[in-house]
Amino acid sequence: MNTSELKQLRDQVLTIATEVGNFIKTERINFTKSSLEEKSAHNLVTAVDKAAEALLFEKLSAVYPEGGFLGEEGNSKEGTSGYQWIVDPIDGTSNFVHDLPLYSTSIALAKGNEVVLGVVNDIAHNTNYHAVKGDGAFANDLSLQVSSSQKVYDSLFVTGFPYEEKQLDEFLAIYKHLIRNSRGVRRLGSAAIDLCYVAHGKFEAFYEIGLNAWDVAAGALIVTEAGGHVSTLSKGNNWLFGKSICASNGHVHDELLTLINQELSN
Ligand code: 2AM
Ligand code: CA
Repeated sequence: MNTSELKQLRDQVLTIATEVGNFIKTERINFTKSSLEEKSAHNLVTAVDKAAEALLFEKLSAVYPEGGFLGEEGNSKEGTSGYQWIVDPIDGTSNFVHDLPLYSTSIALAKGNEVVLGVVNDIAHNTNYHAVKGDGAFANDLSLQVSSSQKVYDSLFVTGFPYEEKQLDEFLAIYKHLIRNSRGVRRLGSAAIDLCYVAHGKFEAFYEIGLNAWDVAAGALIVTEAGGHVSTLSKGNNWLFGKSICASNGHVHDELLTLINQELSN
């Protein structure tokens, strides 16, 4: 697909993201914890996640029937074009359940490991973050640029904590180091929003391990299109499926990864 075809598709995806976001907002108003399930320890899912993904499956299949589909809640289909939708209906379900206004819908289109279109609806802030490869990144109509900070010492970071015990200790050591040697570290609970806030210049970098492709696909493209850099924590390229990601303004990338790797034993 060329850029102009992708931009046409992007406009349709923006409409879909807004419609599904409005559905999620209405469901939030009526929400009771009776529709809550635990997929695994502390990994929550609600009937709203599932209904929102069903809507996304139907609407994205209608605008681009040749595309495959990979969704967190289990919807999947093989496409015929080599492109696939990678979708998280609600990224930040724990925040949604607790009525903290930091949850999003993340929609990406990728060919293999290459993401070419990304939309993240920061639902409670009425903001669609979006990017088409090669065409820049936007928050609604505002063009985005990563921050210009050059040093970890002058940076504010955002992360999420791993769920595995050994990795948790290592991440807490990184956290401790950054508390002492930077402007601090936030933990917001929606990786897709974290990435958009790096693109927006609010944070200098986001790092996390254990995430899935649907958490990061759209947001990572938005970071690179805002002028930032994305890699695994070991500086590799497989951040989409490799369960390890660092997304930064580019300037602090190497300094941050060097100190992260000093704390990680593998
Ligand atoms: P979710 O809300 O779609 O589940 C928070 O740091 C990030 O981790 C969110 O993007 C959240 O996505 C994800 N997350 C929540 N529980 C998780 C788990 N048990 N394993 C891996 N990722 C998880
Ligand atoms: Ca989710």
